[in-house]
Amino acid sequence: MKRVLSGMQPSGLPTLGNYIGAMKNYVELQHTHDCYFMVVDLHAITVPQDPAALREQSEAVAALYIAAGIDPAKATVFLQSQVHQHAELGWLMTTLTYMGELERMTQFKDKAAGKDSVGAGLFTYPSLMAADILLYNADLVPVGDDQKQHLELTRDLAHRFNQRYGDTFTIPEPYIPKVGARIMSLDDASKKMSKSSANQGSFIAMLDAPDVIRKKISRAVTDSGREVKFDPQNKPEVSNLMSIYAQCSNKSIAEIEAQYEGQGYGPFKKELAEQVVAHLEPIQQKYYDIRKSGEIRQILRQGAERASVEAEKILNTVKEKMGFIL
Ligand code: AQP
Repeated sequence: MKRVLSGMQPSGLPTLGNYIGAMKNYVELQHTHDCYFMVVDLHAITVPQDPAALREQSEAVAALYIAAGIDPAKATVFLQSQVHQHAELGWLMTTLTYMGELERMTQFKDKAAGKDSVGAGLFTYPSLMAADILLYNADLVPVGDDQKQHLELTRDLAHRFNQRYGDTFTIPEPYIPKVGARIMSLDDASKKMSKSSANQGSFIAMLDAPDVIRKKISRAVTDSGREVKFDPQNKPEVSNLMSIYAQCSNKSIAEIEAQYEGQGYGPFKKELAEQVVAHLEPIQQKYYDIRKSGEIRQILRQGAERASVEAEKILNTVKEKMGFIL
């Protein structure tokens, strides 16, 4: 069975972008692959986090994984910080990474833009992400489009290590959805939807109440035309809404275009909101049940135990090859 690894930062509550771009694929892959799904809390602290909020959001992301359909008996669900090997291999990978490679990362440039001081962890984030993936010799990494560049660096680092020290790491492949790989902000279709955005109206959180979802979609920016047509170049806002519609309804883009031909944006947006509400409602229900049961910490502990057995094997191989005394 091929191995899959992916993760989500508890830097806020996951959005519809995180769900469509990544989590929805996790659920599908668990049936055919040996899956490891992390909550990457060590990545979240590359920007300041309130400790109480970090704990709450870490549990929330894990509970959302399970509410969305990940079965912890099938897939290993765990917190990155509870498997200490991530931090250790992260350092080893940092020493293998060139400054120029990190300087080219667009996510770093975006997140550092306009800030007076930027933490070094934000800069070296991609080296830790490489360690996360290589620690399990993952074959496949389901991610949204925004993580493609980080994954390319992971592949380069794996090649570099293998060349320097002999074959060790599997070269991982990205697994990026065809529709919905980059869900854009509701207020600005040139920016991706992000859970840590200061503008609450720019994203739909997976836990937003139905009326909040309806309001956010009705206020979503559209162009001044009225044609429901998929044209990301000329109609990025409507095309983005259509991608969301397709992913929440299982209808194709062509079917959606045909359904709303000649009707304008009003009926389309109204029905889109209902599709999103209907898609998220059972996930939200299950989420609140899981949180009430208090079982999430136990699931995460068990997941961390399983993950660290695998992680330890690769870490020891790497350390031995690099010249450490075990
Ligand atoms: N807008 C998006 N569309 C599709 N996929 C997305 N992903 C993120 N945003 C979108 C995918 O979700 C997974 C988890 O992302 P992450 O939590 O590791 O960090 P991120 O990519 O930086 O996502 P956010 O929501 O923008 O977080 P913040 O605001 O904290 O930076 C990844 O697979 C990502 O590709």
